[in-house]
Amino acid sequence: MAYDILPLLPHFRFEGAFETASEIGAGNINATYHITCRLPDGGKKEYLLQRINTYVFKDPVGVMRNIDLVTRHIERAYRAQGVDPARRVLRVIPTREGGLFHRTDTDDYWRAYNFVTGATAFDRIESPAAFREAARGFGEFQRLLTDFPAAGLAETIPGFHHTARRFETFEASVRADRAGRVKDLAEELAFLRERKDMMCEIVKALEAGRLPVRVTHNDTKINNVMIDDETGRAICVIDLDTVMPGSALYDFGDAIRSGAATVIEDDPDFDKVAVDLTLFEAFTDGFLSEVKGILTPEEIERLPLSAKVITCEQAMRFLTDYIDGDLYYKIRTPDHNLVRARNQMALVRDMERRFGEMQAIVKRYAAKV
Ligand code: GN1
Ligand code: MG
Repeated sequence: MAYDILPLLPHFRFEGAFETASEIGAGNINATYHITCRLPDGGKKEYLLQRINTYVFKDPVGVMRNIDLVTRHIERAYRAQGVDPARRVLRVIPTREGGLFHRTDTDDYWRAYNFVTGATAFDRIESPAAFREAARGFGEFQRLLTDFPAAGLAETIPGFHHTARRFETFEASVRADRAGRVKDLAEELAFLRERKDMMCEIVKALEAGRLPVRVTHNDTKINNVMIDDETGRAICVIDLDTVMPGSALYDFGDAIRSGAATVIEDDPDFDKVAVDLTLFEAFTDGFLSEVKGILTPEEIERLPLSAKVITCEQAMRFLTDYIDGDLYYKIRTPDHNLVRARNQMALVRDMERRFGEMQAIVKRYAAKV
């Protein structure tokens, strides 16, 4: 394991005696461990222990404050509906001192959550029915947060989906060329520059007041919703670090980017990359079944656009990190970020080809009562 976690355990209000720890490797940002403890009566308690990556999250205190507020809000909403919130929402396990995180002598920030048992986070969901359910889960999350005041949350990564600002950052990285990699990237740079206006369309509409600002998840990768092993229901949305003011379009777009593609974002076989319209349709159906009454016509109309924008933004983010020398995302091969960027560009190209069909699907489900 990359970190020595044993000395951290006494700092948290875990019940029972520590028994096992194992690393969960799924995320690209934080280091995550599954902890089990044994209760005196023989029962088991499970927790998630995470090191917050402070290169990515410069304001870990703000991150934890946001998460605490949002999860309490969701818990209250479930209770009000008579639903037991135990497996439906993450809850911060406080430290012995009652804090939301533990800060070590070396300035590392660690936090703990309840572990959602009997449920799985899938990197790919191939069945349309299961994918529709995952979409409903993200839609439900959005719906439960509609009455949460956006102004109450810190913008913990400023401009997270502000594609215009991200474009400036990308161009600055190209100019700096820290890792000496730009010389081989002419095609990729041209790809992004040609799509600058398209990428900025959501931000422009938000800034002009044509789209509402909402509290959104902002990182709705398909493995960020837990599916109940027995019922197949989407029960809990996880990875709440980026919950902050944003646009519902970001959540739709990122879920399509990550979940409705024929292969995962790391796949180097770019010829296989495409948008699966059956999955796109299933997601549209599930998501709208929860939020159709909430989204404005201006939002609904732009759902297909959001998939293109977020995928292109993601291509730009991976490429920027490749140009910077791989500082942001965890990588497993030297060209991992370049592979990811090219994969996402192939996906954008396919979305461009299928755009009319995506629009027709959204229209159909928006009209359905
Ligand atoms: C990161 O942590 P993870 O793997 O869920 C990233 C997302 C990207 C994603 C791409 C805070 O998410 O925005 O879409 O990688 N999270 C952050 O795989 O930057
Ligand atoms: Mg994340």
